[in-house]
Amino acid sequence: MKSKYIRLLRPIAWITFLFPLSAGFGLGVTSKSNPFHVIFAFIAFICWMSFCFVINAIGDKEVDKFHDGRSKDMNLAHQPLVTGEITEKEALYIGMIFLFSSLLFAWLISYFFFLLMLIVDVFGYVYSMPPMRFKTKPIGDILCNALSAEAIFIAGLSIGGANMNPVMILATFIMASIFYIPTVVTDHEFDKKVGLKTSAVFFGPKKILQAMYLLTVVVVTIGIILFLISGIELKIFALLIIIYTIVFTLVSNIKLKEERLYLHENWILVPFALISATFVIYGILKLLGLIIISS
Ligand code: GPP
Ligand code: MG
Repeated sequence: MKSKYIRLLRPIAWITFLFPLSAGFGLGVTSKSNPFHVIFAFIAFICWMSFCFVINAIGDKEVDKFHDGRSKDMNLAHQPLVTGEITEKEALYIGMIFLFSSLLFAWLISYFFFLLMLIVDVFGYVYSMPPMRFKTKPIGDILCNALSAEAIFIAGLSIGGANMNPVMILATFIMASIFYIPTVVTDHEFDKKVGLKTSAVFFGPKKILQAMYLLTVVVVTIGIILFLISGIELKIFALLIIIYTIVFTLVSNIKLKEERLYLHENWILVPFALISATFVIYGILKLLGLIIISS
């Protein structure tokens, strides 16, 4: 079994938020950007994700023990807080160190990046912890994740400051809401069993997956507007958003049989990891002045 710290921090699951950060970085960076800011941003991201997952492990301790290993980066019953390898107090200290570090590295970049990091740290906390514990509130779970993804996307954009386009920001926010839906549907059976009232439990898997079609129409409409008003870089990005969202919505709906969504986690993790890597490489090439985008 993996080390207890890897099971506590769950780095594979960070890929879901690495996508918006990398996309923001790739689109926002220029050859004038400060390379140290790029490094600090990714360190701040690692600290933020670590904080979120430690807090989540604490908040979910009593429910994770019932997990059967399905549709996740790991069997949550092997969580070190569940197995007793790490105490809650220890986890809390680890979480505080990561919280502080995320803010420190963000501070080294800019006030704006710091503010966004503070916001996503707060989202990470209120998502998992009482009294809010938004992960158990219908719509609250989707909004909390989509707003966090959007805030980290804007943080990524802010490193270089290029392409801060409100139409794109709106499109990516709705896209983030769509992408969260299947993940909450794959958890449906488990969440229902342990009494968590997520969006999928409240609305039912079929209805919430059908809502993806409606949101996809909105994303495609905004994506077309973005395509028409933008330069070459955002035109390509708009196409990527449109095609990926349509395919993802169709695949997710096709894979629902009865009440169960047969969507392996790799349907999300592998493309997200590949797209993130592409954006990071693209961003580095722009930073080095090897790709020049004329505006
Ligand atoms: C796990 O949530 C997800 C996170 C800890 C990231 C949330 C971060 C935000 C900033 C909103 P979960 O408990 O719903 O899923 P799992 O069952 O995989 O732990
Ligand atoms: Mg959890």
